[in-house]
Amino acid sequence: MSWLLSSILDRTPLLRTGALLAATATPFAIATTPASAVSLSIGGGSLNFQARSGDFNIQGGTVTGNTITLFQDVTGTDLDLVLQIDGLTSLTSFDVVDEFGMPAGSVSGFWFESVLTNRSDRTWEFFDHELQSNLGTPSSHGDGLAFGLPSGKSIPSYSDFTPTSDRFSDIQTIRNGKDAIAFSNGLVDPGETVTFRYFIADSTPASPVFLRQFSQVSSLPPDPVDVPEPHLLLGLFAITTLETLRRRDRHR
Ligand SMILES: [Ca+2]
Repeated sequence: MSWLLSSILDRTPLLRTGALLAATATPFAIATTPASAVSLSIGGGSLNFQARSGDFNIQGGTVTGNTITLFQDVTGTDLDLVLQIDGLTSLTSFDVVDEFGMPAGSVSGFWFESVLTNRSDRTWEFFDHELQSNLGTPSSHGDGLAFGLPSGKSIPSYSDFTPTSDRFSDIQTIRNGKDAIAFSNGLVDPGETVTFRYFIADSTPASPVFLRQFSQVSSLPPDPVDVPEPHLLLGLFAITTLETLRRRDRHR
């Protein structure tokens, strides 16, 4: 299987208007122009990521080996972030083996690193990531779309599909009625960035599929302690001193 090692987004005036970004093969580069969508070459094909709803936009993306890293800015409090992913059907599929090393079909997939930067004024306390074959409906058991592979199945070049995050330490994969990963036990304050990493697989590739990244707003970060500014303290000292001198004059 041949993989393009990395891609850069081709920036043009048309793209700045929100049209799709085209990718060319330039190693380890990153686009920095915000857009509603990006296309990245990977796995013999191309994947397109489009922001569908929620307070976020795509800043750019990179491809390194079989990993796509997508940089997104979250700008508000609507944390129901939905990405549309087109092009899974264009990828060269992986051969899958069972626990005995015997052939067990094939799957299209890629490692995905979702990098979210918190540009809002709220702290995030958890994030759930959920796959959808049909927009608005959680991916069902048996529809082929899932995070990682079923138990006992593997791709010879990968044996571990454990999802990770650099800011949330409690990570639970949910396969009961949906395909989701719940990230918790962590905080992402305003201005900070969080990375989520997992493998998206589809044994019956369809296009498009959808990734929902969901959280809820928490309370505002605590205000700093209300300490008077130094010049106010000096002014207060001067007024108090003058009043003391006046009182002394009256008693003479
Ligand atoms: Ca599924």
